[in-house]
Amino acid sequence: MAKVMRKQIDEAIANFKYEGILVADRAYGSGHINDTFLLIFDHGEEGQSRMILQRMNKNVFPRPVELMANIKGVTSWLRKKIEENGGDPDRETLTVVSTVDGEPYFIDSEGDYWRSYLFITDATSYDQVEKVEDFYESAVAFGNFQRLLADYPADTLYETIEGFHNTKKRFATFKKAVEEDVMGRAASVQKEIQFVLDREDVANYLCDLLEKGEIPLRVTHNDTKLNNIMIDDHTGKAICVIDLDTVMPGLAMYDFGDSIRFGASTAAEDEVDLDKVSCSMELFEAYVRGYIEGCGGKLTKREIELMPMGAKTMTFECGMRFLTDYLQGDTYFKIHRERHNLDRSRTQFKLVEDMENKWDVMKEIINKYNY
Ligand code: ADP
Ligand code: GN1
Ligand code: MG
Repeated sequence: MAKVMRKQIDEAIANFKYEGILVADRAYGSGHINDTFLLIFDHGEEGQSRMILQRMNKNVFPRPVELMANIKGVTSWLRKKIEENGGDPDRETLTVVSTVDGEPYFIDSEGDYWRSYLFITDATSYDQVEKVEDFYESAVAFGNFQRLLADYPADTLYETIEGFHNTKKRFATFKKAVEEDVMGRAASVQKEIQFVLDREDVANYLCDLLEKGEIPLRVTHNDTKLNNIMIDDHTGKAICVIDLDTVMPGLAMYDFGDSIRFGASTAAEDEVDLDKVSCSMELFEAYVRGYIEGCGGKLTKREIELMPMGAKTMTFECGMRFLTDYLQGDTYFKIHRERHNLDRSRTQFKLVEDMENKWDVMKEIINKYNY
């Protein structure tokens, strides 16, 4: 997507129902998809307030109106449940701020879509695990999220990205990207390409089980990386699941696996020193424990048994997506340096390899909790 222009930001700010005097606005967070800004408003003696403003990525999400309908639906649902439980809905779920016209999104003069949320105060979204306990807490919260949405009317949800975790389809897209090689980059990444091609069985595994009806579709988040959850600065509890763009019917193993891919890694997603990258079994176990607990006994034995496969599949899929984007000219994920997507794909493949080596250990851990 084209860079955000100053005039677009100003236009967006002027069109949301904000109170107070704007004293600061700046780019915020480390998401790969949307353009996120933090806004600070002054209210005189009452102090300051913060808002999140986002330009939605219309390359990735071609139907922003449907997307916002999903988010309004899911957040209203969660809000009600949080209120019933005596929680604070302004901190425990996203709150969509309306435009001055009462809409959940604003379309600027460039045709770009914007939305705004209340800022979740006194909480942090981490790019890497600092304390095992935080990772455990994030697992409980992602599990809870799924449990709270277990009876959400799934047929009212739009599919915001078609086949988002259809790894089989993503494998086909990858092969096409290699064949087309539009940037002339394939020759230099033969080793990585071969790594993917050797694992078609991984791409097919969960898809086949789903097709055969052996595992249930649930309402899932589908993008459960650690920085998509807010952890309370005082209590250490994960209080709010954010980044709801991909809430759609999916598999519990997608949510479990994507969290492991990102949070159980001993290094950053774009680490270039691959010796630093491995899948921590301590973090894996903490997440297994928290996720099963958070889901409140709703996961079937089969789903729990498939957790290592979920972790491997999601890591493999993400690596393949990064490499596809590298081959296609970095049009999907935001990059901040040359070969950024290639570096990211390499960490994912290193993790897949490490999981393959630790397969028996992962299964043993799972067995401890699968009764
Ligand atoms: P992306 O899809 O680009 O990842 P996110 O919705 O995850 O976009 O937002 C990017 C980052 O902005 C998050 O990782 C988080 O740090 C921050 N953020 C988003 N929404 C909020 C919020 N309501 N309160 C506080 N921080 C937020
Ligand atoms: C993107 O939006 P963000 O940065 O939380 C991506 C995920 C990937 C992740 C890799 C909509 O997540 O699917 O796993 O990057 N989101 C979308 O870090 O494609
Ligand atoms: Mg995000």
